[in-house]
Amino acid sequence: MRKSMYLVYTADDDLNRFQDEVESKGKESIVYKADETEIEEIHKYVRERYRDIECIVYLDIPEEKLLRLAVEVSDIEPDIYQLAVLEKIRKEKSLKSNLDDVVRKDDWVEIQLLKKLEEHFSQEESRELKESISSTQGNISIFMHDDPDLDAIASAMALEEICEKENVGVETYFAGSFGHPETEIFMKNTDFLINKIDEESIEDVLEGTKKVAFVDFAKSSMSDIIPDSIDPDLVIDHHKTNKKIRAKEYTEIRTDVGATSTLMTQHLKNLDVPVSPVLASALLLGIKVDTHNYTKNISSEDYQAISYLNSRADKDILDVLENTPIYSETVSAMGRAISNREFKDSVMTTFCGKISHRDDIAQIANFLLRERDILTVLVCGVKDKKIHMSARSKDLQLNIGKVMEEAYSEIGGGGGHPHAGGGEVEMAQFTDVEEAVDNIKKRFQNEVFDR
Ligand SMILES: [Mn+2]
Repeated sequence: MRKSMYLVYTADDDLNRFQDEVESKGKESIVYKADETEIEEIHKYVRERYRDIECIVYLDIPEEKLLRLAVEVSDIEPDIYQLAVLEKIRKEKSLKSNLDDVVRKDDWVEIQLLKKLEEHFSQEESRELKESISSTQGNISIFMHDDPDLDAIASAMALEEICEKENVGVETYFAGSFGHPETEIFMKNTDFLINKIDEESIEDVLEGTKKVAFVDFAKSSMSDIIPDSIDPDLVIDHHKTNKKIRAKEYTEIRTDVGATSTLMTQHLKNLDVPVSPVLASALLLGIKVDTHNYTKNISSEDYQAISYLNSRADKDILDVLENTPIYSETVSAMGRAISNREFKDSVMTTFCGKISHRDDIAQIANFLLRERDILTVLVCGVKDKKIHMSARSKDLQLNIGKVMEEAYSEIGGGGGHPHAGGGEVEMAQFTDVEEAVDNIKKRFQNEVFDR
């Protein structure tokens, strides 16, 4: 880059922080005080150094003077970016036509104010979480849903870390199995311990615990094992749910962020809990999987968490998990899904028989959605006496989460986001698989085409 200099012409005196920032980006800055420097001096400087000057900022300069400065500067070198910051803007039109941008000081104040408030409330939230943990007279049990992905695992790890800092005993539990290959690889590479539970052992666990925390899910009905009667004391989640869920002590359900890992990263940061390289990698991967490689449902808070975690993460772990292998059972199921696909307009439905991991159908649906001219995909598979469904859509007119919810609420359950959804139904209510799959496809099509 040829230019690398910032000039500031200002009525304010103290711009040390601004100058430090500019310097940290490898650039030079020169501040001219408005009461000491004549306009001609600035013009002379610009004429001499116009090749090096990238930008000129005018801070609180009277409009008349500002216009004279700006017009002359663009005559010398139109490529210099000229920005003015003013308390009040009167001649907006002529200012905007002669400068690259004009900003009202108030707007900055508002943004800074909002940032401050957000910081404060995030701190408050963390303080409440800490309070709820440290006041526990006994152990805390963390539960994950039955098919934990890296977001769930990383969030549980982070919550354990906070409990340990508060000297509160903690264990993480889940039922079901690891249905994501990257989860399995990650668990092999860490010594983080997750206890598997079943219908029998859960009673003992619940009896021996003072508080129950749900991470990355909010309702006991999301798990086949956790009794519906269990009301969690703490819930930290980012999924959309129908009901207004309130945990007994601490509820944080933030549908505007992409991952629970983002919320946990904020807590770790706010509470000054050191983040080990393994934990940082897990949280980073948690955000990655839940935002489909940082492309969906990602918010500015997710980006902030990513930048906090990036420098702390273990690059080897990230490397290993970058190219996740696919289970060979998943590839076989994909083969069956491909040969069984049926089409109606831009909608594809297919059945892939038995699946070994719940996530299989999601991966298959993601892949099939790439077929040309296809906008919506439904993939079904059988596991544990249930038919599981995964749906994806690129059709902006369609809310696939709603479709799934309405199509299957009578015979099972469904839900999700506008572009991705899922559901499941018990097989027992049908005479055989074929009837079940036909019924499921029909319900899906009725819902899609009736809209
Ligand atoms: Mn999640």
